[in-house]
Amino acid sequence: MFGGGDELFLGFDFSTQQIKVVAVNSSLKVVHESTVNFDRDLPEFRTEGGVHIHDDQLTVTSPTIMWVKALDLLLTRMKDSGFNFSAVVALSGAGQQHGSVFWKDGAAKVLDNLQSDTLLHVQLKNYFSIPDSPIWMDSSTTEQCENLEKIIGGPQKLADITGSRAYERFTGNQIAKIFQSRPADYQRTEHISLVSSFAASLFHGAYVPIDISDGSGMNMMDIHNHQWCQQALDACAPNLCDKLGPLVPSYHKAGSISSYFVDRYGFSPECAVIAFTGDNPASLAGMCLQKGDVAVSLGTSDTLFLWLETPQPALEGHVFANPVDASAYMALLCFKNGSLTRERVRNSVADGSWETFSHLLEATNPGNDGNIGIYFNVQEITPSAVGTYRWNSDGKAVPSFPPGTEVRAVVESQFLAKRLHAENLGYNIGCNSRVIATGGASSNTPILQVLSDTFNAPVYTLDTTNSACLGSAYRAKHGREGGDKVAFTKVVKCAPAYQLAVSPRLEAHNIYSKMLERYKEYEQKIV
Ligand code: ADP
Ligand code: XUL
Repeated sequence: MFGGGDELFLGFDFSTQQIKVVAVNSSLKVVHESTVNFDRDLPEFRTEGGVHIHDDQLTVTSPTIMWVKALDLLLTRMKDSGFNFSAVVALSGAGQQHGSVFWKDGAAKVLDNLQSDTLLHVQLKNYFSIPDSPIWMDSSTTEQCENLEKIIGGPQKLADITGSRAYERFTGNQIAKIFQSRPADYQRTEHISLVSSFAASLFHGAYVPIDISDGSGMNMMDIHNHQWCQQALDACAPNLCDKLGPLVPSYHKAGSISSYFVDRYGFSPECAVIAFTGDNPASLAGMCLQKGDVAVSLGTSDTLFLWLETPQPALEGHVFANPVDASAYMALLCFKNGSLTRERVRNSVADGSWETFSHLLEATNPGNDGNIGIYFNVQEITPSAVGTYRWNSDGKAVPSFPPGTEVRAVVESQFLAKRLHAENLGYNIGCNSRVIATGGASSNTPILQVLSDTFNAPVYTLDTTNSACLGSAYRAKHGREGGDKVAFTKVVKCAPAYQLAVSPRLEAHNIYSKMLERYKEYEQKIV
């Protein structure tokens, strides 16, 4: 019945600039990939990078209906390429985090009664009460953030409950702004989804609940009991509990696919729709993170995902419910000064060559003979500081370092910062810890050696550019196999293996543990 006989799982990613899909077979081998890019493929929406930046430069939205139209286009491309939809037994997906979709009164009826001879965007175009969805790049809600923190009892109290202090892009503050600025449209809203649960709802033909992992990015969910925090809901807008619906574990099986997709594309009517989640949680699944692991993405900016058992929410970073094990947590830390800052040092002291940069790094000693530098080209998120600072082994501020010292200083301070802020959120270096490195700089072994020594863990690399899609396909399989009845690690046993890049050296690690105290002091000084 299923063509090649093998079952397929689909993982979608509704991200800022595009929607993507991968199909994996039962051995988790990727057998199909397709993409629709919003700017290029749907120019009628006039987006740049998939978004509209408004005149105030703070408000950033995307047309909700563009995402709907993109979905039919993506599936049409798959169909045209001969993709066998009837072999898909389950699908799941990821969405850019924090973005929200406002469904107008009557939308559920339309979803429940989709006509397969008419495209989705034609049927749904009048059913979004706020046609432009606020997205994660929006930073126009400072007033709403201040109000929420005040009502809950301060930023740390809010972080203790919801995993994060108030952030402009977090959905509760975005909803508060909509309610205050467009009360009549808010009134006409029968349901509010995240981008993730919105996409899942299109597939299911009914509202799919928000999952606890993406729900953690709203400033309104209690990350400990996975319920809405009523006080936070009330602080944001009235009747929110009704409009948001219940929360579910990320492996929740919503039900089967809408007949629209069966009739139009040839899906099996039994194809299961598993709750969608945020792109960062989905990436954690795609990288197959386990207890004790840290994933470090060394891209334009650097991002850390931590698997946490006992979280310690702080005024920095975010703690989310874990998407593959509802009894655990994950933390997310973003550092704006990543590759571009390393590049600036490379250009100033290593002739613009990564090879020279690596030689200089290898020619200097762990601990940099007591020299420490902090390099924030642009305003850093964690910690909130900017500028370049250097201290010699006597703790005296100095204006410059020789080339080798400069190269080592930028790499060491970046990884000391990652360890410090990971520990601030509850991360403990354990004997079974692993570091999984991805992104552009993960090809640089001397850089990875510093990372390994700092965290006292072997560093593995994973060659993936679409871990959110892959993670969604894996989660589809997990959800279909019963979610909490089967360990995620068992489901992803045959996922592509990591490559061991470097192992930690105890002597260097001890040097870094001492150095961390000094680094911490300097960081506090410059904030
Ligand atoms: P993005 O965040 O855009 O996905 P990538 O993960 O592709 O970025 O990483 C791109 C960055 O990788 C570049 O800015 C570059 O500085 C860095 N990079 C590429 N090769 C090396 C290397 N050999 N050593 C260190 N950094 C590198
Ligand atoms: C996470 C965040 C971004 C978006 C990007 O807090 O805002 O990573 O999820 O898609």
